[in-house]
Amino acid sequence: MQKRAMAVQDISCVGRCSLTVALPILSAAGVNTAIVPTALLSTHTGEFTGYTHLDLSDQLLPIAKHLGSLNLHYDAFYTGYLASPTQADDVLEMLELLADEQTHVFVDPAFGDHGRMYSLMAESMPAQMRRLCQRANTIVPNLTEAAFLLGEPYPGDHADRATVKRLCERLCALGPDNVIVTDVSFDPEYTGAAVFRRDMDEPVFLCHERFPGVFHGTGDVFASFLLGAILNGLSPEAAAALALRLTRHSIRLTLDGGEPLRYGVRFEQALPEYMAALGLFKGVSGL
Ligand code: PXL
Repeated sequence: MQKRAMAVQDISCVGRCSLTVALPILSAAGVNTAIVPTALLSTHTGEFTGYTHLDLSDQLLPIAKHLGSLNLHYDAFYTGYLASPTQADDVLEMLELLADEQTHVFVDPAFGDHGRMYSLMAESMPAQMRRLCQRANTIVPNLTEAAFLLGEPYPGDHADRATVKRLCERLCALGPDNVIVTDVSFDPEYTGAAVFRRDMDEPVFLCHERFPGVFHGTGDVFASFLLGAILNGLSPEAAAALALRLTRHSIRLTLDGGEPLRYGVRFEQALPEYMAALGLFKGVSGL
């Protein structure tokens, strides 16, 4: 049976983040992906000024009520950037209407990075995102979001293993079975992710060399590669290793192409490798 996912995030017209990344990546993973936009922006809010921002809160429940009447099963319910803290309440209601016992609730808290909240984020966003994380099977905060979700100060760009382990354990205690923390770096030369499952004693740390620069949308690229791989049956550790490798590859391609970094990364060119890794690329002979 083909898997079906529901992705609830913003549409940023230009800048390769959130739904413009989640939809193609999940499609490449062979997942039938439905979307509900939380907001419509002309660009993402990092490294651009003058962007438009339309909050679509008033659409969320009417859309979910109609879709609920269709009685579709969603294998995954994937949430990301929200336009306002109160949208977390709407998303929790959407889960009541659209998710069932088998639905994998996958939450990317998407409210900050590098020790700061994104532009436009209200103070109460971490507390509201925490409520969504409590309902999740898997969460994918970066190190900033991990700390803020727990009401802790940002531990700095090079938090040590013991600190990251403690954050993972505390996040797991909120409810999710899998906690994958990105932007974990013990050394300025390397960056990566910590993967922690409820039944583990220690997180698995994955890393690769760090490239100079701020890469917008890479949290969304990583999370989408990760979810697509999980829906194809990979363990969280194997899925995170694949997602990290492909995110790194997308960054490398962007740097080699000399593109301005605010337009996001070239994840498109990593899709054939993704499909091959998932065993989905079988050529066109069957057409
Ligand atoms: O990539 C996270 C993200 C998603 N959506 C919007 C953003 C950001 C990060 O800045 O601004 C609108």
